[in-house]
Order: sequence, then structure tokens, then C-alpha cells
Amino acid sequence: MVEVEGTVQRSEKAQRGVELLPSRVTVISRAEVPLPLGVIDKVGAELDTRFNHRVIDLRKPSVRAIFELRSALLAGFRSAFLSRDFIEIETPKLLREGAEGGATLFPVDYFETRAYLAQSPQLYKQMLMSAGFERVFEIAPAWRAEPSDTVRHLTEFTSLDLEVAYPEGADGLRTILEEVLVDALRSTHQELAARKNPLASNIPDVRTPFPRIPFARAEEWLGRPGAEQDFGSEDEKAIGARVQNDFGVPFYYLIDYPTAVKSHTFYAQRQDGNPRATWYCDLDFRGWEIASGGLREHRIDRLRENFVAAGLDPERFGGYLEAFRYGMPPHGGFGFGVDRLITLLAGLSNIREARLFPRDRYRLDP
Ligand code: AMO
Repeated sequence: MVEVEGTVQRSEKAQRGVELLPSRVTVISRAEVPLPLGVIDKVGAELDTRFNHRVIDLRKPSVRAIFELRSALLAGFRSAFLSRDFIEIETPKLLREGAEGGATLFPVDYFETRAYLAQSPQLYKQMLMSAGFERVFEIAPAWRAEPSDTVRHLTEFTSLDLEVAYPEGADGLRTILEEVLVDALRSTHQELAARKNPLASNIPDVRTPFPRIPFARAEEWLGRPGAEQDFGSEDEKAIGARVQNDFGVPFYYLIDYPTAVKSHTFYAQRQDGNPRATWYCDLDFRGWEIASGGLREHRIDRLRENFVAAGLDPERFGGYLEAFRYGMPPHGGFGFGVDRLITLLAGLSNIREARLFPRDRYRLDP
């Protein structure tokens, strides 16, 4: 690290249009040589090598550009929510029970008992609806013990959550999310363009409403009508390609998820006239699921039935259930995977690159 004194002058040849003619150079902090990683790598180093020496890797302008995008996007989401009368909340991350299935829970020794790291703020954002907080959002870490080594799963990710009381049906909720997203993308584009960040041109200019594709129709596209099986990553890719072809847009909702697919999602409301389907949907972007959510079950008797159907003991969720005993409005919301959106917007091949210091099954350091 050096301090340089000199004269700045315009230059046609220099990348940023100016160059510095030094008159004095002082070393502030010495670097060991050789560096474990080139700062201006022409040939891309292996991801593992880059993450082993992440601080050096982050010095590259192309890598820093991703985190400018990330910062602009989070600021864009915050301002889009705040301008719609949402308040930002922070919910506990050490929990007695998880809401997204036991298989991906991280246990923690918690004095005389066992706790788990939050997989999602699900239970708390819903409880706040009963407290009269009618529009909330949270941007916070979430943890999942994901054993699989894929390019779209992390063990620590940023979950952007929203919850709304008295939504105008499942579609009213979808309208809120898509409008917030479009606003956030617009302000991200403006901010990156002002900073001359090359990723500005990656931010799509999209219009609402996004297409709504019923789950059953997507199953027909995949050639397995009525199968009621959740979509895998290859299915999602094929659906994304079909939507791009038929509608010419990268964002779309997959709506009316079958109850059979959401059987463990005890908080998902089943459709009254059609208990085989829920009011749940996913938001996908270029063949990747980036968000999921819908209307919640706010009627305590039905909620208890859902717990039993999911094989869960409602007594373990006492604090959550209490919120339903003293008046709970109809409500709904979404959980949105910020890292997945950034991965796709920045054109990265692996979600790990969207985080400063990624965590996966094999990486706890640095
Ligand atoms: P779900 O489990 O679908 O829903 O998660 C919501 C979104 O979070 C992102 N995501 C992940 N991103 C990176 N690595 C992971 N391991 C990972 N797991 C999930 C995805 C996904 O769409 N409580 C519900 C949401 C709700 O109903 O409000 C939930 O967590 O982008």
C-alpha cells in the first residue's frame, strides 16, 4: 500500500481518462510477495482459490462491481418498501423450532437446551400481523443446512421477507412484490449508471404485471400433467425458456401450487373451494426460483389441522399459535432470495460469488 503525491492529468490512453505523474511515493504498508492471487487476473482463477484469498480477490474492480450492485439493490428494495408504508423489522435468529422443515435446520447448543438458527423469519413476520403491524419487511441472514453442492444454494443467505395484512387476495400480494421489485431494479440501474458500473447495462427494464403461469399448465409443458411433483432445477430451466419464448419476459409467477407439493408448508392456505390447491406461488427469474409465498392460513383450527398433516406437534409452536388465538387478520407474504437475484443480474455462474465471504457445506473460513 503506497501514498503517492504528484500531478493528475488527462490521458486518452488511461482506462479512466486520467493518469497520475508521481513526484513522491511512500510505502504505507508492505505486502508479502508473491501474492496468492493476481490482482489483475487475465485468466480466471479457480473459485476455491479466489475464496481462500477473498480479500485479494475483492480488490478486482470486476468483483467490487458486484458488491456495488448488491448495495444499490438492497437500498432500492428498502426505499421501495418504505415508500409503500412498510416498516423494517428485525426478528430473532435463535429459535426453538424451524418453519421450513427439519432436514435443513442447524442446531445450536443453547445453555441447557437446544436452539436452531433461523431458516426464515416466517413465524415472526406472521405473528406481527396479529400485533397490528400491517406491512413489514426484513432483510436478514437465514441459514439452511443444505448438504447439496449446487450453484444456487448456500448455507447462509440473505432472505428478504415481506408480510401484509388484509391483502387483496393472492394476486394483490403478487402485485405488491412485482412493483417493489421493478422499483428496486430501476433505482439500481440509476445508481450503477451514475457510478459508471459496467453492470448497469445488465439490469433489465421490466414491466408489470409479470405472467402468472398456473402450476398445472407448467406440468403440461413438461409433459407430466397432473403429476403434482415439485419442480427441480432442470424443470425450472425448461419453464423459464418456455416463458421467455412465449411471453418474451424474464420474470414470471408459477401460481396455485398443489397442496401435495406444499404438504409440509403448514402456514400455506389451502384454497377453500379446492383443497387440492394452495394460494401459494413462486416468483422465478430466467429459470431460477427467486421467491416463494402466498396467502397464509390465519384460522387457528385449520392451522392446527395443517400442523397435524405436516406431522408436526403444534405444542412446539406455542408462541406462534398464541398470535392466532387473540385475533389474526387475513395476511400473506413472500420470502425472496436476494443472493439468487444478484447472481443472475451480475451474470455469475455460482451464487457463492454474490457473497463477500460465502458459506457452504465445506467453507467456514475466511
Ligand atoms: P423458501 O424456502 O422457498 O420459502 O425460501 C424463499 C427463497 O429463499 C431463497 N433460498 C435460498 N437461497 C440461497 N441458498 C439457499 N439455501 C436458499 N434457500 C432458500 C430462494 C427461495 O425462493 N418462509 C418461506 C417464504 C414465505 O412463504 O414467505 C420460505 O422461506 O430464493
